[in-house]
Amino acid sequence: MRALITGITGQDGAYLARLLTDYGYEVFGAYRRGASPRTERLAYLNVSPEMVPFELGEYENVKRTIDHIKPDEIYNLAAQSFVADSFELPTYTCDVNGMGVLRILEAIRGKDIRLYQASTSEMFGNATPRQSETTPFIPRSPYGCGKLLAHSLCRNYRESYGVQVSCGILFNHESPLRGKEFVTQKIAYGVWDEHLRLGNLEAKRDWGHARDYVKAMWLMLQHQPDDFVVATGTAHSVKDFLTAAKQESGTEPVVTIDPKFYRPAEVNHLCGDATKAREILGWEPTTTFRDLVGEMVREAGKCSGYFWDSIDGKLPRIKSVITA
Ligand code: NAP
Ligand code: G4F
Repeated sequence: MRALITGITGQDGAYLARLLTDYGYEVFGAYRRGASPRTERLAYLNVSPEMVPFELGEYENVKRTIDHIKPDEIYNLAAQSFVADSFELPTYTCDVNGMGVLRILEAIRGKDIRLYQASTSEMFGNATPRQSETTPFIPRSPYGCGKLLAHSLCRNYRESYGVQVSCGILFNHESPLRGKEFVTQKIAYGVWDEHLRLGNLEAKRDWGHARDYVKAMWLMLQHQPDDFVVATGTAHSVKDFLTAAKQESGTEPVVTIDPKFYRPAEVNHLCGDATKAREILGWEPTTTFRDLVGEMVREAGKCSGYFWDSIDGKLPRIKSVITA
């Protein structure tokens, strides 16, 4: 089996590449054309897919690359994934996150290729928890709006042309490979410092582990194309995460609330109902909130800077670069 993963250099890309490699797949990792691929996360998980330059903004390039690789499965994980930045970069975010998948859908229409689209709980906005596949979408950020466009296009191509696309509506998932701007990783590193500046501590998220969530992505493509919520079903506030992280580190940093980390519109409470994924896919989360916080804080405590700095000398682990 051949899989093409866009966004291979991100958190989920690395965990998914590890999983599919372990399952015997030939894995092709698409990274954005023109940039040197950041292979640190792949190195951390000791996985070395074939790397493919890929420009999600250019239809001909998307089509040519897919035709050349001939994947059985495509996982579209590439995105401007930081919600806060989407308020500063709305056009760019909506183009990459919304229109990006349309180019893939057009390129695979009529072909026997299964597609996974990385949809998100951010599309629910402030809809009442627990949110499920039938909850209305009321996004509160350009990021959520762009992702909802992508989600709608996938459903439309499934219904109109029989494209085999499944959308995973994934709630927040974290790991030691999380980008350092996200609040969990910011706290995991921040508790080892003297000062920590944060925004809204009252927001609640349903936090799981990325390793569990990429398994759900794979399971979706082994079933009939559909949409699935993936979540733990338990929410904690940012304040809860901070408290648990301080207990893990045994430190007491000074925490300052800085309005610059507040968003123009906040999503207050995300907590998912993953009954459908459990019943149809047989998927269950395996990592508790405490275990997740513990792993992230302990890994952060081992590093002098961000985790990139602790794996120097082991980079890069790229097998080869393929150009279409
Ligand atoms: P991530 O760590 O931020 O990784 C994002 C990936 O997208 C990186 O490989 C990045 O490449 C790539 N990318 C960014 N801008 C791009 C562009 N203009 N063109 C092509 N590639 C681009 O995100 P993640 O946490 O792994 O999330 C994976 C996907 O799931 C994303 O689509 C995200 O929106 C979605 N999602 C995540 C969560 C979560 O809690 N983690 C929840 C729901 C949905 P560079 O390395 O070059 O920047
Ligand atoms: O960690 P966050 O930046 O994640 P957010 O906005 O929930 O988005 C993540 O999850 C989505 C799924 O629901 C994904 F689709 C998306 O790609 C991304 O992975 O912020 C979490 C909460 C927010 O309410 C934010 O206001 O933490 C609050 N927060 C408080 N202080 C902070 C901070 N967030 C960040 N990033 N930095 C702070 O200092």
